[in-house]
This record gives sequence, structure tokens and C-alpha cells, in this order.
Amino acid sequence: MKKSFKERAGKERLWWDGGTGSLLQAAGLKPGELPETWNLSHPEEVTGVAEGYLRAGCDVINTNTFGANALKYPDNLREIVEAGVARVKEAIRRTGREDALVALDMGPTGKLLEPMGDLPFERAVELFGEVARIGTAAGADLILIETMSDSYEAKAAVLGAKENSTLPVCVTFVYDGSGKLLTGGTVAATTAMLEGLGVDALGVNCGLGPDQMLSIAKDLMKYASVPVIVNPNAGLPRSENGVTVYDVGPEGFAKSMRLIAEEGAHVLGGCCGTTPAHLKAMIEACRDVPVSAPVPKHDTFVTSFSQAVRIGRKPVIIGERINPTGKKRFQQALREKDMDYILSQAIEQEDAGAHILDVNVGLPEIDEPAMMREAVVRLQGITGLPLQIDTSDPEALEQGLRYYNGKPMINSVNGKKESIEAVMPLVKKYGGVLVGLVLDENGIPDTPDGRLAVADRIYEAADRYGIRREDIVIDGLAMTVSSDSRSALTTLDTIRRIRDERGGHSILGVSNISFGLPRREIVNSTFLTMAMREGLSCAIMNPNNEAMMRAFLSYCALSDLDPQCMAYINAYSGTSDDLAGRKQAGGAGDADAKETAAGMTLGECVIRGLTERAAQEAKEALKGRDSMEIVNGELIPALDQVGKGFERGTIFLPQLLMSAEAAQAAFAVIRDSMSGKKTESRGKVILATVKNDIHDIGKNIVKVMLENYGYEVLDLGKDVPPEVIVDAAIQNDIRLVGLSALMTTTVVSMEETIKLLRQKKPDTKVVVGGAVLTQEYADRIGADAYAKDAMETVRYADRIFEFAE
Ligand code: B12
Repeated sequence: MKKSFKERAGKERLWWDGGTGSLLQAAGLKPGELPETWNLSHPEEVTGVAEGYLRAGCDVINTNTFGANALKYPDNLREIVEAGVARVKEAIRRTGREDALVALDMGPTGKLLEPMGDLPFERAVELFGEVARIGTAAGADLILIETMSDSYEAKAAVLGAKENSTLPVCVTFVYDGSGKLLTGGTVAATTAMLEGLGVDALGVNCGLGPDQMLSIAKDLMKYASVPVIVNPNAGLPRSENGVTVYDVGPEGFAKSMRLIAEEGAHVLGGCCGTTPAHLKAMIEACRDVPVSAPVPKHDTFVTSFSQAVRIGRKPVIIGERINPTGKKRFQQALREKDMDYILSQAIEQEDAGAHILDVNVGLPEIDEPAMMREAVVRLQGITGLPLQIDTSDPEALEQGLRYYNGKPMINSVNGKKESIEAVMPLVKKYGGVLVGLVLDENGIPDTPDGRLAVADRIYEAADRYGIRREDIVIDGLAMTVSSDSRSALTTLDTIRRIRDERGGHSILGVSNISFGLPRREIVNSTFLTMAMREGLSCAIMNPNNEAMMRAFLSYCALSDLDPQCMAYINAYSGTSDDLAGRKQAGGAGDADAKETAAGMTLGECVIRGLTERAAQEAKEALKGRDSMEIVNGELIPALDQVGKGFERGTIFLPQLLMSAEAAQAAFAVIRDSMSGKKTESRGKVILATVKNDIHDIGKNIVKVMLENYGYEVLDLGKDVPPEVIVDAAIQNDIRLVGLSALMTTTVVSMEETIKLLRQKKPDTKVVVGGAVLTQEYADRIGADAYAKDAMETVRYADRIFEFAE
């Protein structure tokens, strides 16, 4: 019997195959034709590609099913996938390579997941699950989820695969040259998430050539405990006479791949532009590089879609404010589903310096699982901080874990059998760093020995469930010192011994210590300092509380955890010793003093991606200001700022999308306030955002202004092909067409549209606009006019329709 992927990966070097699409194109696949249809229509050609790679020496061969899912193949998915597996098996038979493995290839759906896009997470799980089911039944040996640029979609794919198949699952992401996903994830963050989900191997493919992938391969080796896969392109693609070409030939590819093999990558292959010749050269060049088994890493990371927070020597601050306990305003927000209030609590804590945010939305009268899901989804739309899912309801926990885009912290399990059995299987399935409370059926032990005994039982249970001990953080339980004067010392001894005797991590809800005492932050901050000194890894606390942050920052400065005291200096230089606190913080105050969210301007709401708040602020702003002044003075500058952050790489696509949504919500309010001013029609104008461009906020503003000045607007929407625009202009005998483009790459579509319009309807005038355009550009592409904003567009229309004063 042939050896499985798990038996081989990491023990010998495995050779994955190379590009498929380019070979099928060479065999006659036409542009726009779906490659997977060839599994049925051109079986010989597809089998030939696999044969080529097998003869080159590859061990793992992908099925030609990269784009196969029910969205693209609603009628014949089963046939396509089954045929994809059958083609590779046939190639194996023909080449006598019975040892080779068939990898069921699953690529991205091509859609963005909610809330960034419109594909619901569960639908994505279902789409991947269906392919996994069919491919497994058809006899694939493993599943490859590849070319993923969004960690959230990759998570949906892994769940789909694991819930529908027992085959090994591998995932490879597309990182850019700086080592980040399109949605912001780093190698450390995505690796922690995937390993938490229990994948069998992980790595990188596509996007870059082997030279540019070297540093990513090094990072993967640094963070991964499972075998690492590296499948680069044949260099970087460029367009030559409309054809995509790659600039690295077999010899160059082989040479660069040897360096990656020497870094220790366990599985090597190719992606776009690579051919059997590339793979053959690579195998020859790398064959003698020894393979070492993957080295288990002992890091503890809690991650979000874009950040990895290390739990280790430096204490981590977990913001405690997203929690209804004792907070009337928060309880009201939960009852009224006032998500913006909850989100604003996150933003305040992030600004105040929290590293992770605790999320507790338990209230007896609400549907906690639904609220947990909503809170997790919405929070990860507006903050890059990792979350701690905090609930005692296993159903709410599963909802939080399932919809979380990363490896969360989980609060909590305890020593009771019932708790372990409810929580640990979920941690095993979804991954996470689990807080273990040192209490059990007998209550909370009152000695450190007793507490350590419970901690040991939690560690042992984790071993049984296959959860790494590094992913357990023991809560030593801070109990009220006013009712037991030894309680603080017992807790402190416990956490010190967890560090010294178990090599483990610890956590405390710090403020519990001071219940019933006056001026609680005095006690809390001293207790925090003592606990950090005893090895506390994570403090659940209020980062808005200045006394606590002072204790934290000064402790780090004094403990060689703040190089050159930079964080301390940045926070306090130039401040005076009063309650004004740190420069970036909201100021001092006790735990409940900041129940109302900090005031935020409309622009800030847009930048933060707070949709409902932005709409509300727009309403407020309209009371005192002119609508266009709000648009030009606040909305556009805010979007500009977000755009600049995106360009610099400080803001990622999910945040860009949330900001766009918030701007649109504000704009909708402004638009409604302007309607009703219409007079009788001055003329009919077409507006459209050109082909391949989906930016339409600016175009929509132009539309409203034109309508307000009495024009009838035929809005063709976004991503509109030239023919559609021209046909509409002819049919409606349009005198003025307005075209919008926001990207340098789509100005070409604008030019095409103008050309076609000149041919087919020469009497129509064209006004163009959008952030990338200038008068010069407009002249070059043959437009009649350029308008820098909506008001200028109206003035131009007035001239064309002869309403100009
Ligand atoms: C919001 C936004 C998005 C949103 C769009 C949501 C939507 N429904 O529109 C989302 C998140 C979806 C998005 C996606 C992408 N975006 Co974007 N996005 C932006 C951002 C931040 C703001 C754009 C905006 O709405 N501005 C506010 C409006 C009011 O301004 P405006 O459009 O210029 O409109 C005014 C005038 O230009 C004029 N006007 C506009 N249209 C028209 C039409 C006519 C006829 C006339 C006369 C006048 C006129 O009047 C308007 C009012 O005054 C810009 C950055 C920026 N500062 O421009 C990047 C930006 C445009 N995006 C960019 C990129 C790269 C992308 C993506 C490729 C990202 C990705 N990797 O996936 C995708 C593209 C998808 C696609 N195929 O189109 C780049 C483009 C780079 C370039 N030079 O080519 C920018 C510049 C960001 C950056 N700095 O990197 N984006």
C-alpha cells in the first residue's frame, strides 16, 4: 500500500507539482474559458499535464479543480471534481507512479466574505465542504487549499474540509513581498491560526517568484511546527503583447529553490508559469539537500486577522470593558443591540493601549450565542486587536470561535469534568489559547498547592485532548483581599509557581482583588505590579485606567521589557504629574467613570469604520452645516486618510471596506436630507463607474448633486462595460455621459468607453472624474471635460444643457 501524505511529509522531501493553467493555455484553453471544464471536454490534455509532472519526478499532483465550486458550476460540480480526480489517477496509472499522491485542489471562491463582502461564512464553509466531500469519495489522498489571500476564507475552507473529510488538509497562502496577506495577516498570525485549526502542512504559493519567497520561507520555518510547503511562481508575471509571461527559467528556478530547501522547507513545488521542466530541474538541484523533521515551536500566540500577540515574558494587557457585569449602559446596549456602543468600547481600549480585548456579552435575557457571533464579527471589522472570547455558555463559545478570524484567547475552562468536556473539544477543533481557572467541584482551593493541583488536572486534560500545554494560561484567581487578608499572597504564590515549577503562563482578573475597598485603583495597580513581578503573563484590566497603565508602563521600563524606556517616554514625556495621564490615553478615571463613549467626529467614525455612528453623526452635523460642506470637509478627507493608510500598509482591506461602508451610511443620510429640492428635469445624464472599477462613492455623490440641480440621472452602476454605456446612451439619446474611475488601471476602460462612444454616438459629450484623473489625463483619453468634484460636474452639465448663468 502506498504511504500517506502524513507518513511522508517532514520525513522525506516531497515534490509538489507546478502550474496548470499556463500549460492548459498552451494546449489550447482559450482566455475566459473555465479550465476545470477541460476535465470533461479535454481529458487527454488534462491527464497530460499530470503525466508531465509525474515524469518530472513530482510526488503530489493537484487535481484540475482550483476554481471548482457550486457558485461556478451549479449544475455539474460533481462531474467536474470526480473527473479532476480521475485524470490524475489515470496519469498515475500510465506513468506507473503508484506512490504519487492526488491532492484535491481548492482555490478561493472569488468572493469576499461577510462583513467585507456578501458571501456568508457558513455558505463558504458549505461550498468548500461540498468539493471536499466529492473529492474524498472520488479517491483523493489529501486536500490542498491554495492561493488564499484572506485568512477568513482559508478558515472557512479548512472547516469545510475537516467537517466533510478525514483526509489530510494543507493550506498555502499568497503573501506579498512584505510578507503580508492582502487582508493584512502575517506569517506568524496565519500560522498560529492554521495550526490551531489542526492543518497537516502549511505554506505559501503564487504571487512571488522563488527569490522573493525566500524570506517568507524563513519566517514559515521560524513559526511552523508542521511541514512547510513552498510553491512559487516562475518569477514575477508581466504582460507582453497581451500575454502573461514569467521571467525565471528552469535553471534559475532550481537554483533559487535550492536555497529554500536549505532553509528546511519540507515540500517544494511550483505555481503559475512553472512547467515540468522547472520542476525536474528543481528536483535535481535539491535532491541532495538533507531534510529535517519539523521542529515543534513552543511560542504562544493569540492572533487576529492581522496581528499576533505573544504571551510570554512581557505581560499582555487584556481590556476588560466589553462586559456587562455591573455596567448599566453596557447592559442596555446589549438589550438594544446597540453595536456601535460595544464597538466604541473596543476603540477606546485599543487607543488606551490594550493588546487583546475581552468579549463578554452574557446577559440572561438576550440570545448570547447570537450576540457573541455578532460581536465577534463586528469587532474584527473595526479593530486589528485579537479577542478573548469570554463566556460560560458552550454554545456562545462555539459561535465566537467559529466566526473568529484568527487564534483567539478563550475564557475559560476550569477543573470540573463537565467544564473540561464542554470546552476542550471546541478548543481542539477551532484552536485558541485557553484560560484555565483553578477551581473545581470542590470550589476554589485556598492554598497554592491546592490551586496547582487543579492546574495540573487542566494540563493533563489538555494533553488528553491534544491541546498544547503552551496554549493553556492558568488563572490564579484574584479574590477579594478585604475578606481574606491572605488572598493576594495565595494568588501571587500560585502564579509564581505556575511559571517556575510548570514553565506555564498565567492570567488574572486584577481588579477582583479590591472589591469593597475605597479608591480601588490604588490597590489594583499595586497588586498588578506585584503580580507582574511574580511572573503574570496576562492582566485582564481596564486600560483606560491611568493608575493601571502607569503601573504597567513603569514596570516594563524597570524590568528590561521596554528597550531604552521608549514606550514609557512616549507615553509620559511632556506630561505633568496630575490625572491628565498619558499623551495618547483618554485620561484617568475609575472603572465605571467612562461609561459613555468618547466623542468622535464624523470623520473619525468613517476612519474607524463605525457605520451606525457615522450615520448618526451625519444627522447631527446636518443640523448646523451645509451638506456639501460636510461631504467635502469631512467625508472625503476621512476617506483620503484611509486610502493613504492603505497605501502605506498600515490599514488593510477589511478596514478599508468598513470605512467605505461607514462613509456610504453617512452619505445616505446626507442624500436624504437633500432630496425634495428637485425641480422639473433639466435633462438626462448617464453616470457610470467604468469596467473593472467598483469604486462608486464619488459617482453617487455626483449623482445626488446632479439630481438636486434638476437633472434626471440614469445610473448604470459600477464596473460597467463600454458597450453597456454606449447602448444606454443610444437608446436614451443621451447628451451627456459622466464616467468615473478611481484606479490608474481602470482609466484604460474609460478611454475605451470614450472611443466606442465617439464611434457610435459622436454627439454625446463626456465628462470624467474620479481621484486618479487630472485635466491632463482627461485630455489624453479624449474626454470633453474633467470635473474635479460634484459641483463642477453640475456646472459643466449646466453649460451643455444651456442653463449656465
Ligand atoms: C473607499 C475605497 C475603496 C472601497 C470602495 C467602496 C465603494 N463602494 O466605492 C473598496 C474597499 C471596495 C475599495 C476597493 C479597492 N480599492 Co480602493 N479606495 C477607496 C478610497 C479609500 C476612497 C475612495 C472614495 O470613495 N473617495 C471619496 C470620493 C467621494 O472621492 P472620489 O471618488 O474621488 O469622488 C469625487 C471626485 O473624484 C469626483 N468624481 C468621482 N466620480 C466622478 C464621476 C464623474 C462623472 C465626475 C465628473 C466626477 C467624479 O467627484 C467626487 C465628489 O467630489 C481610495 C483612496 C482615495 N483617497 O481615493 C482607495 C483607492 C482608490 N483604492 C485603491 C485600490 C488599489 C483598491 C483595490 C484594488 C484594493 C484591493 N487590493 O483589493 C480594490 C479595487 C477593487 C476594484 N476592482 O475596483 C487605490 C487605487 C490605486 C491606484 N492609483 O490605482 C486607492 C487610491 C487607495 C490607495 N492609495 O492605494 N476601495
